[in-house]
Amino acid sequence: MSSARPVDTTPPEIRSIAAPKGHTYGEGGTIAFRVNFTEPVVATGIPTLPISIGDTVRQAAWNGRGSGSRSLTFTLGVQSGDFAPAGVRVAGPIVLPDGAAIRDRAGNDLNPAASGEFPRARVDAVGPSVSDFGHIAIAGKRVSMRVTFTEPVTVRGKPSIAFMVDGAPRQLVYARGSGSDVLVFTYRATRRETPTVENVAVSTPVIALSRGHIIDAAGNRMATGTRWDSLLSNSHWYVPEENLLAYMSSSTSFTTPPPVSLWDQTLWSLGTATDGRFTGSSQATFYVSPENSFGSTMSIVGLATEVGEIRMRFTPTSGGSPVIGVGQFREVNGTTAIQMQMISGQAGEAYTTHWAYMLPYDPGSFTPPDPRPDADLTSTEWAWTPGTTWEYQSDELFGPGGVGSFTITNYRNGYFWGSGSGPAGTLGESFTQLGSITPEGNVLFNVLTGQSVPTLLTLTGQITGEPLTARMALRTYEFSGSDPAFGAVGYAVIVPEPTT
Ligand SMILES: [Ca+2]
Ligand SMILES: [Ca+2]
Repeated sequence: MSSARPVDTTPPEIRSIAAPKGHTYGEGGTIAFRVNFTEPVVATGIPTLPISIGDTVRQAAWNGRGSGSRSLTFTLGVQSGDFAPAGVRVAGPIVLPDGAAIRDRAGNDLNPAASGEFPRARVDAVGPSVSDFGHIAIAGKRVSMRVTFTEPVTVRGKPSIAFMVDGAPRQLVYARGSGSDVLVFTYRATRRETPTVENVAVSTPVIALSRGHIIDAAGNRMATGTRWDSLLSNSHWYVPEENLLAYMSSSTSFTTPPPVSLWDQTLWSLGTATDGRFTGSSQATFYVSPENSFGSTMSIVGLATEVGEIRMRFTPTSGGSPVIGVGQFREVNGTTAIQMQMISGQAGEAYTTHWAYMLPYDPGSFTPPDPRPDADLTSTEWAWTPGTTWEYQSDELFGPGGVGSFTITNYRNGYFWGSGSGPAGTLGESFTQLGSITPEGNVLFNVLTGQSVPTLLTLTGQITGEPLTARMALRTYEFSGSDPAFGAVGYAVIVPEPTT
C-alpha cells in the first residue's frame, strides 16, 4: 500500500502578530513585531510589515533571521518626530518588494494579509520643548524664572539661562522641578548687587545646556533652536509679490508728516546656523516711486529659539540706521515661512518699517519679484484699532510704575501709527509711534519721544482680545550685541469710548 504524501497547495498565512513589548519607545528605540505563520516559511529578500505610527506609515523590515521556522521578526527603528501616544498598529499586508518572497516549503506564496493593534507600544520621539518662559521674579537677593515645558522633564546637570543685572551678564541656573513640567531657574545676587525690576533684563530666553540636559520620560532630549539649523543653514529668503510693502516716516515724527508707503524687496542669504544662531546678509531695495529707489545692504545676526521665534539685527554695511526684527516660523501653503516684522532704529534718521512672510528660494532657479505697487499684505484682524486709545504702563517711558496713553490714529495693511502722552517731565511726556501688527497679533513698533533731542524706543509684544477688552503685553526690545535684550513686560489696556 503506497501512502503518497499529499501535495501542499495551501498558502501559508499569518496566524498572529505578537504585541511588541509594552513601553514608550523614544528616538532610536527599536520596536519588534514577531509574526507567527500557520506553517514553516522560507523568506528571501527584505519583506516588510507596514506600521502606522500616528499619522505616518513606516515599514518594519524582516531582521533576516528565522527563515525555515514558523515565525519571522520585523523591526522598526523609531525616528525623530515619530509620535503615537495611543500605540501603533499594522497598516496593511506584508509588502514583498522585488526579490523578496515568503513561501512555504512547497513553494506556495504567503497570503500577506496582516492586522494587529498594539496600544501598549507607544511612541514618543518628540523632545520636550519650552511652552512658556515666565516673567522674572525678584525676592530680595534672589532672582528666579519659571519655565513651563510641553511635558514632564528630567534634568541632569545645571542648565542655565543668560540674563543681565545692571548691564552685567549673569546666569539663572536650574534649581528645582525635575520630574514635573515646570522648572525653576534662580540667581542669587552678589553682596554689591541689588536686583530690581529696573536693572534686571532677560535676553530672548534660551536654555543653555552646556553641562547638562533636559529629557522627557522616553529619553528624548529638549528641542532647542538647533531644530531650525537645517532650515536656516545656507538658505535664501525673499518677499513674495503680495507682501512687497513698507512704510517710511520722517526723522522727527511718525505722524507729521504721515508715513508714506514704499514698495520693497528684501533678500536674505544666510550662512551656517548652529543651535539656532546664524549670520548672513540682507539686500533690500525700496521704491518711493517708479523712478526713485534706494538700496540697502546689511549684515545679519540672528537667533531662533526652541519655540520658533526669530530675533534678527541688520547692520548697514555703509553706516546708517540698524534694523531690528522679530519673527516666527509659520506654515504657509505647506512651506515654512518666516513671518518677520522689522523696523529701523536710530534716533534722528528717517525710519522704515516692514513686515512680510519671507519665503525660502533657490537663487539658481528662481528670481524673486521686483518691488511693485500692488501689494496685498493684510492683517484685517486688527482693522478696528484706528481711533482706539490705550492706557499704558511703562517704566521706561513714564518712570517707575508710571502710566500714560497712546492713540492709534491710522491702520493700513497691518501697519499702524499714532501718538501718545504721559506725565509731564517724563520721557514719554509726548511721543508718536509707528509699527505693525500681524494677523496673529504680534506687535512691533517704535516710539519717538517729543523732546528736542528725541529718544527712540522699540517695543514688541502681543495684542489679544476684542475691541472692548483688548490689551497689549509690551516690552522694550534692543539688539545691539550678539543677543537681543528685552525689558520687563508692561501692559496697554484699551480705554473704552465713553457711551453717551
Ligand atoms: Ca502550505
Ligand atoms: Ca516627548
